[in-house]
Amino acid sequence: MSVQKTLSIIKPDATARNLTGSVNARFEQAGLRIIAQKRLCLTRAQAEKFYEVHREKAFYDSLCEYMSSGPVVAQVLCGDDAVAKNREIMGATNPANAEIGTIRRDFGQSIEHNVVHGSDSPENAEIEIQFFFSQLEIIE
Ligand code: IDP
Ligand code: MG
Repeated sequence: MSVQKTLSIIKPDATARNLTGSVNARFEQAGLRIIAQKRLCLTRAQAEKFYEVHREKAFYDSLCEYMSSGPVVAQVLCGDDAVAKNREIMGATNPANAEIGTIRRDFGQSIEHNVVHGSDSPENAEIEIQFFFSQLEIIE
């Protein structure tokens, strides 16, 4: 096990329902530490850039529209195996398929409005963290 950092985003469907604290409690209960956090609104162009890897997918337009539709909370989570651990805490992409007790199962509304984003590899975590945060904003 190694200590890692991962990028998490609390999505607009969750900030709209005032779930920031409830989601953060799940991370902290599971032993992840929030070492950077900020609330912001992504522009459409920023959402398109962040999700560039999905640009060929049928859901890309809708996803970018949704992710720029309201406030998000971007955060850096730190802990043992943080990338995989966060994916476990989040649950499957589609809340209907996610394990009971995961964030997406307990709070998700649909496959698109699924509460949280989490990096899928340590390499992508590094890139995604740099998308939102400068070195100075990450306090270990
Ligand atoms: P992930 O967030 O679990 O890593 P990805 O496949 O990377 O899932 O998809 C990115 C985001 O795009 C998802 O979290 C979800 O909001 C949205 N999404 C994924 N698949 C679909 C779909 O089939 N329809 C609508 N939105 C989708
Ligand atoms: Mg993904």
